[in-house]
Amino acid sequence: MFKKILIANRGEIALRIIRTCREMGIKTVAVYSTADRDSLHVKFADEAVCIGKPPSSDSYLNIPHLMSAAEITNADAIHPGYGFLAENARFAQICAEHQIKFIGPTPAMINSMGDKITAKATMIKAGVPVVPGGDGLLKSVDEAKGLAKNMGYPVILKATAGGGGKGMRIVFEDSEMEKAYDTAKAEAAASFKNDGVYLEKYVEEPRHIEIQVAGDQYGTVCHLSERDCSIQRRHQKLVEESPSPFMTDELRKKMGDAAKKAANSINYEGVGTVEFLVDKHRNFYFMEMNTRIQVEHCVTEEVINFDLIKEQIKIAAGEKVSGVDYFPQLHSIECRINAEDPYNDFRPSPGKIVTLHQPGGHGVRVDSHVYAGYVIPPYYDSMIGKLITVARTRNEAIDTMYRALSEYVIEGIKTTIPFHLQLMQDERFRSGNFNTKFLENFQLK
Ligand code: MV4
Repeated sequence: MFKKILIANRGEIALRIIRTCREMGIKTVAVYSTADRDSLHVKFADEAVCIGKPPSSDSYLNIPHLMSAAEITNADAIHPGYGFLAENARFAQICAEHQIKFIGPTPAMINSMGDKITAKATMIKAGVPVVPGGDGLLKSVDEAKGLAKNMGYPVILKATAGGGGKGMRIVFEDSEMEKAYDTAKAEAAASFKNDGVYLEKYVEEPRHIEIQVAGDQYGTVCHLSERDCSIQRRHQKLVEESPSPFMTDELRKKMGDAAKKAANSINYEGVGTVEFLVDKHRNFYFMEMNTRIQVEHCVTEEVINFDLIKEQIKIAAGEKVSGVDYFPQLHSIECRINAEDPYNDFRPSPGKIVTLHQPGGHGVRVDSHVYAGYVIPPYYDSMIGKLITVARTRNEAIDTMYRALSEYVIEGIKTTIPFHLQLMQDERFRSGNFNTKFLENFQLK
């Protein structure tokens, strides 16, 4: 087992990783930018190294600074968390060259999922359902029009280097194709320095359901059931839950098998997530695979009582996964608490937290790095914590969430708490009958 892990991240996920390392008897090294000197991850780690100025490019994304910090502290592994360098093949490669274990995917695994056309071709070969569409890069707008006419509108143009909605255009009829094709290509070029786009049938009003998987170096892969992430706003997830209210035992078995095939096809090692679009007839289609721990991993942890960070570290250290699949025994919901103003287009609201009271009690978990007096820096993402509830039923998990949100007091900044309070009382949300379009029509009172 590792003796000392450097955490190449900040905020709640850095703290989350430190907590598991403590339980495993592994020493921790925090790294921080000068804007994060007073952050809790710095205080909770055994050692801390300043790695540069506030902009991420000078600190959390700066590979030489991170490698120096790992070498001077004698860390034998690096955990990247999510975001920043978590899916950077070059960083994974450099760690390997320095004999420091990167607790995450190999460069080969990252690359095979990074390019969406390649990933899709790999999935087709592995027998994983994908959205019908063209079988590669579009060479011209006429090719796009021809394909769309054949399969029928609406269709969607996507960037092969994309993900998260950038370079994506929905096209409803032939007359819109030319403009959509040009803007998708231009946006892809600007965002990813790669203007390659492809086309698929547009799945209307889909749910976003993802399957958690874990695989080891001996070729065993298991699934740990699903999370429903359909409550999103402009591709930013706000609420996640497990199980999905739309799930059936039969669909879980089929999607679990497909996710395991997806992971197996790239010899996946570690914990990962296979994202699917699910239509109203419960047809499901591979969307992408995330080769990292995700923000929403906690709802899975709660419903199967399983520490995913511990599993990730054990797999990286060469241990085997159990080989059995895990099925939800309870219901868990996560609300992302962001320093944003839900009454003003979710505009970031950095600044000093003057008063803080975090909720507790039965079925409540708070994963957060903030405290009273903490100043939220403006340089990074605005998530300041995650409120997670667990109960025997979905209704009870929602009731517990409403109660916990009501206890939560954060003064000095605006947060997403009022949004979540209203969502928990929304009839449509409570019914479980919603899809990724739900928040487009959700009005805050
Ligand atoms: C789609 C789709 C409908 N049909 N693909 C959005 C992010 C990117 N990873 C893929 N996305 C979508 N792909 C087809 N063929 C609808 C979306 C989509 C979406 C997906 C998941 C969660 C929220 C979403 C919001 C808008 C569009």
